[in-house]
Amino acid sequence: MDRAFFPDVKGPVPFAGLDSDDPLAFKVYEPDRLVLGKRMADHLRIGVCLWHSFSWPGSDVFGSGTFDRPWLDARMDPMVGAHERLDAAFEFLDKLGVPFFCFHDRDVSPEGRTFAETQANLDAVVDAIAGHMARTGLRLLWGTANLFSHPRYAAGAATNPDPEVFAFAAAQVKSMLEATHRLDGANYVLWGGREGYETLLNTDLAREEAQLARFLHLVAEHKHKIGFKGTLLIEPKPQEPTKHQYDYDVATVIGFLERHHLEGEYRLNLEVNHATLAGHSFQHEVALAISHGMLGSVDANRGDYQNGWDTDQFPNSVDELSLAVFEILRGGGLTTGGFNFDTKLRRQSMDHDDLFHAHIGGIDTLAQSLLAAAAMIESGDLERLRSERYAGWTRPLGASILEGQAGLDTLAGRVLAGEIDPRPVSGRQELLENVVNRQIWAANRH
Ligand code: XLS
Ligand code: NI
Ligand code: NI
Repeated sequence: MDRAFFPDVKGPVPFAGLDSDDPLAFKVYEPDRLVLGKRMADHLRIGVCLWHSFSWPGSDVFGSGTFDRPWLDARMDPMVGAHERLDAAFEFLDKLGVPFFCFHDRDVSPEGRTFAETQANLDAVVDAIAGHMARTGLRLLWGTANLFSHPRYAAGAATNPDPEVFAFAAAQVKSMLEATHRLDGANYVLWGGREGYETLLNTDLAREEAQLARFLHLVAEHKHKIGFKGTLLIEPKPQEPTKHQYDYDVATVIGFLERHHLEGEYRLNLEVNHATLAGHSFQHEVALAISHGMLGSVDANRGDYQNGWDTDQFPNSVDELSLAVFEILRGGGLTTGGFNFDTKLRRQSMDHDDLFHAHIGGIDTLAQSLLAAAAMIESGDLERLRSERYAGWTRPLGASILEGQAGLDTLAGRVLAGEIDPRPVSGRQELLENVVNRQIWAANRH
């Protein structure tokens, strides 16, 4: 395709500040701005996903595609379409000015009649991606294999009752892990969209758990065999498309990994909307992963609190996102991970420019959340109040309990003697919420 797909956007999208009303400029995201001594771009490591933005036509369960995505036209040779899509996608990424992208094998290259043909298609497309990366300087945040769209995966991939499906999924992951390695990806993601069940009436839970663990061991072994240095990530989600998914949430996945001695090999890729579906706040999922040293990367998006579906909307609430970013900063920040926009346009957003408006707004929301979170860290109020709350555990009584010197007899004896007589203290929640809001409201003054 020699003509531009986004002719109205010159790019790279500039930073114009809060006084600008230019819809095609960042109001807050300024890649080189230093926040806590580090470039904004290096804190956030922003990525764009190719599936929702370039491989989905805007269809829903009631209707067909509404978007202009000529490369998805069924009458087009799928490999010609694959190259057209890459041209448009890299034009977009380059003009938006973000450092990273993410993709599934099936987002970029079609399945052939045989696996050998599928592999040849992927190899050709990966060559083209490598060329686009060299030309633009864009980097791969993560790759992943689509183990959920094809009918063969209807009953799961690794957890399928048929070992031939397991084997096919293994071949697909091997191929995509190697492609990710070749493109120097920073991570590799496994999202088990169909690793779960539709009904317990036909499901052997213990067997399926053992299969999934075996699969993840094979992936980790292969990673080491080929010398891939990126991080392997599991993306929790409680349901949708499957009624129940085994990677339900952070707590469930950590328990699973530890049960199968995989905790040294995998970290977590946390998605905002998946936390919502699991009945958690995103802050909870992030904080829990960090407290176990298991945070890997983030899929930035948001759900709709009314409809219980993975709507994958673009983030627009600083109030919510800044709390999660605060946890990330307090935990030392992201390393190989980033913020991937696993986000899709609404079906009526059919102008080419809508893709820019959506990403610009989401990225500005994230940048503003970073400023607010950094202000929370810098002021030190939250940290101070939290450590004061636990101060007793650093004094002799707390230390003697934790170190195992004080047993029930000793403790009961001291309570009986009236030496220990605790008084309730305020948790100061509203005060803390005010501290957070003040930092959010003031964040752009610095
Ligand atoms: C779907 C998931 C998916 C993963 C990658 O809900 O978020 O997009 O991120 O397979
Ligand atoms: Ni995701
Ligand atoms: Ni999702």
